[in-house]
Amino acid sequence: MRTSSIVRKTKETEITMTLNIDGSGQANINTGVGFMDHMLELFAFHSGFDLEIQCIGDIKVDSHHTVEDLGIVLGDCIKEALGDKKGIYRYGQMAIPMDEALVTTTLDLSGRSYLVYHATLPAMILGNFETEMTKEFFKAVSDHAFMTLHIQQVYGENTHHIIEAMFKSFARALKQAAAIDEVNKDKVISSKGML
Ligand SMILES: [Mn+2]
Repeated sequence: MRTSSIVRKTKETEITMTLNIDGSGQANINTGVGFMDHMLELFAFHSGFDLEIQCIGDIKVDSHHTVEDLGIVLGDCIKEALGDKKGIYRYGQMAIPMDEALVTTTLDLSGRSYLVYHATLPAMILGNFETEMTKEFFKAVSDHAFMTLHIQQVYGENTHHIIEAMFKSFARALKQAAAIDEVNKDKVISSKGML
């Protein structure tokens, strides 16, 4: 089983996270930011990863440190659980509609971090979540998982729909990329021999 478990404590947040890439989409998530709980539950369901998160953050300030640090720890967990990446498909791509919104995610578990993020979010706040933190979350994930991550909002008007389509397309693309290709299960899919 490709699993990882990380505890990270700073003056701003305390996060305990357990990830199982070869899971069944089970989630037990409590971040203190309701919209992030909703998004991370969707992420677990659509990736098929099991994900447990307990987070105590300084949400009396705002959601900034909590959301960014959740991205950091999720990225670290993905990297650790993937291990030597032997046999993975490496690339993933998924376009997901949600009502009027369409978002595509294209990613490469390349060993190099890079985020391209094209989105326009009309609403600034959803619950106690500042929507500008969406980009910061994915930046932290790509930095810490060493993943090339391109997220593009093709169109959409409702901010909840747009961000939800992002998390679902990210989850589905990552599920593809992390899946084991039985034909190549003893190989690392890089002409350099390492990811
Ligand atoms: Mn929703």
